[in-house]
Amino acid sequence: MNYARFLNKISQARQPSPIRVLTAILQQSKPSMISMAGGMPNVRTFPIESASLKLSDGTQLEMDSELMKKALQYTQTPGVPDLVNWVKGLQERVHNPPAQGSGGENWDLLITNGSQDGICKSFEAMVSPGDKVLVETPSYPGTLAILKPMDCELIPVNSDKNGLDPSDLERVMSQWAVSDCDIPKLLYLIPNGGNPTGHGLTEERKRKIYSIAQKYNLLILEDDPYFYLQFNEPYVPSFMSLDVDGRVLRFDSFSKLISSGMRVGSVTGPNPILDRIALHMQASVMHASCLSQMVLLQILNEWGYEGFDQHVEIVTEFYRQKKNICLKAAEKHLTGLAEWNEPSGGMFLWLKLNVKDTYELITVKARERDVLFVPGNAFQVDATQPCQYVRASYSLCSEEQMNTAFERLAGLIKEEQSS
Ligand code: 09M
Repeated sequence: MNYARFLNKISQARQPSPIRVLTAILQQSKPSMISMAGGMPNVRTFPIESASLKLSDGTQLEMDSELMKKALQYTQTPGVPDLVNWVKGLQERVHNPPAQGSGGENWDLLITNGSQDGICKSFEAMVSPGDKVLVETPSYPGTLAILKPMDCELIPVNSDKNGLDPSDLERVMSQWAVSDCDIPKLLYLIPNGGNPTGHGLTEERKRKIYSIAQKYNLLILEDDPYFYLQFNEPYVPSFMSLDVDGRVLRFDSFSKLISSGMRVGSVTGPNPILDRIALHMQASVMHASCLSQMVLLQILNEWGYEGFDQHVEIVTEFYRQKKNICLKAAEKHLTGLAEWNEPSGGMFLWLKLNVKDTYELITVKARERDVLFVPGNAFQVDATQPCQYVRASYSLCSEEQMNTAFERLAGLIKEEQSS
């Protein structure tokens, strides 16, 4: 793979910060070395000494003063080394990334400030003015918010109840010859528990999409924060686990499993691209919060991979039950007024209302009746187009609240239909 093709001028021009280079040397240096180089504060002046964390199962985790000193100090850009290794081990176990891309590059991993940060920096490293970027539609507004202000053309690729449609991808891509200089290079998609759709890709589709990506030399941006919230087992293999060329950049998140406020996620992919993202991090955040990373590491060390799997089961079961309650409430109140498919994972139900457009219905009338949903146009590349859909999240509401919310929505749909 020629990764230079994917990188824009800014990311190619990034140089390592001399200070950060010294920090890396310092961390490997021999005991006799005296450093007056590092511009770090002295942790002895910091007010926090130690902490103890009580997990919800009663386990007590102690962060003693040694651990706390590390947690309060700057760390390396890719992340706290033990956490990086833990998450790399998880990726190997679950996704078995290609040991080497077709050009002999290794894969690597960076800890980011949530997956959003990794997605943002990836696009910032790769999109050049005038580029065409393929985006699964409907899509996560957080990604559209990154891309829309960029000087690029977003090309929607349709999806249905089995995720992104490979035949639509082929239709779109067949407009270009592989040698065309304006051919799209990037494909962004959400493979599981889609936001907003709740849909997931089948293995057959993934294989088709991957082979189209090979045919047209696309890099796949696999945004997969709901991977561990899949309701059906065995899991469909990820794009990263199907990858043989090193053409997948994968975004994972601890937000749905451990904490969203900690802001810890990761980006996994071929070294030549991750190097550029790491340089961007050096110039911006330096690294994801070390305190967050250290707290997370204590939990993951306590659990090991098996404990992590058990936690995943508990979380998935929680959302599975919420999903079932939500479907029951939808059937009770919205039958005949809306259509939907059963979510295969995640926390969203994507409702197609029997009305022409949901924007005003949701943003004005529903608010007046004290019920909030997200109107479907927020997930479109062109938000000005009418949209029949709304996104309902079943993560936080009780059964009673879901019933009341859908009852109110049903009333609004009926009024809209008769007006
Ligand atoms: N709504 C997300 N999605 C969301 C949302 C959110 C406050 C977040 C996809 O925490 P991170 O950075 O790992 O997650 C970012 C992310 C990336 N990719 C597909 C996501 O769904 C998070 C936060 C309020 C509302 C929010 O509505 O959908």
